[in-house]
Amino acid sequence: MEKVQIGRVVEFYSNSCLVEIKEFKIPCKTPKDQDIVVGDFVEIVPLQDSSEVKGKILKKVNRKTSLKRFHRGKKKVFAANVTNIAILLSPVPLTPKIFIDKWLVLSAAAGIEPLIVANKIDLTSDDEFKEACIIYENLGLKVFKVSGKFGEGLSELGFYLEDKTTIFVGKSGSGKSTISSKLLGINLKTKELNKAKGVHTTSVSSLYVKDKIEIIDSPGVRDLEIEKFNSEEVLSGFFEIREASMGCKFKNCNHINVAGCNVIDQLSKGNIAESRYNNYLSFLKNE
Ligand SMILES: Nc1nc2c(ncn2[C@@H]2O[C@H](COP(=O)(O)OP(=O)(O)OP(=O)(O)O)[C@@H](O)[C@H]2O)c(=O)[nH]1
Ligand SMILES: [Mg+2]
Ligand SMILES: [Zn+2]
Repeated sequence: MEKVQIGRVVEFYSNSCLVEIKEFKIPCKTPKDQDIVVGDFVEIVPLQDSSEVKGKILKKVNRKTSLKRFHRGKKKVFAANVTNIAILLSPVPLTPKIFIDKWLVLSAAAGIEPLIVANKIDLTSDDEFKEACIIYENLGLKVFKVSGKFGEGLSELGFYLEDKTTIFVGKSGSGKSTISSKLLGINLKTKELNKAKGVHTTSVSSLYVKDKIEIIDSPGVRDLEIEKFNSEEVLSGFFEIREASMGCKFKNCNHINVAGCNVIDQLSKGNIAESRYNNYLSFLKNE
């Protein structure tokens, strides 16, 4: 009998996936009865029934983390064993703050540490971009200001990503593949901005490893569904609001238009950013 080996799913399609064992990438059929995603460790046995080496996946190893998002109302794992989520913020195309806040809720729900990568600082950036950088820095999040194109700030980011498995997420065109390419020293396909409007350059999530850095480059998403999170989950992505709510003297306060409410107080003092508060309320409404 062939020896069972443990490999890592580095690329995943609906019917097949690539499993890396040492330096070899082995094509495998995805078993119908198991949900397997990029980042999963799997037990495989090589199959010798064709000229090509192929593997059969027996089962996946228990995951340390599962990153989930809703797709057409259903919760779906889309990356496994990720330790960090790098959320791209770019001035062109401008990443809306609500998009970042959604990712922060998803990160908190998965118990995975987020960081912000503010890309394209070489462009004369608009006020919204600068304001967003300040808002997220003030939350105590790591915000790396970089230029994927010209390399500024990338060595600091690369150093931070050592010994971590990081998924890069963000709008199409924000620069995920450009930055991944530079950090990994490989050439991933990137987008010609004006030429391919609306087209996602990266079509599948792939895991790349170089030295101590593991990066999953993911396809840009147009939007994220947030509606199925409950109020606790939503609140956990709004750390500063949760903290203020704990200092609110009213029991069962909804923190909306209540005189004397600590959340409203902190909001009026500017300790909670308006965009954060508004997005928090809008996510709750979707419950
Ligand atoms: N000026 C400037 N342009 C950048 C920078 N980083 C990336 N770009 C450009 O932005 C465009 C999109 O970059 P990609 O890396 O393909 O973006 P992506 O996020 O991977 O896009 P999808 O794969 O579609 O999700 C390319 O034309 C890059 O050259 C930067 O720091 N400065
Ligand atoms: Mg890409
Ligand atoms: Zn309150």
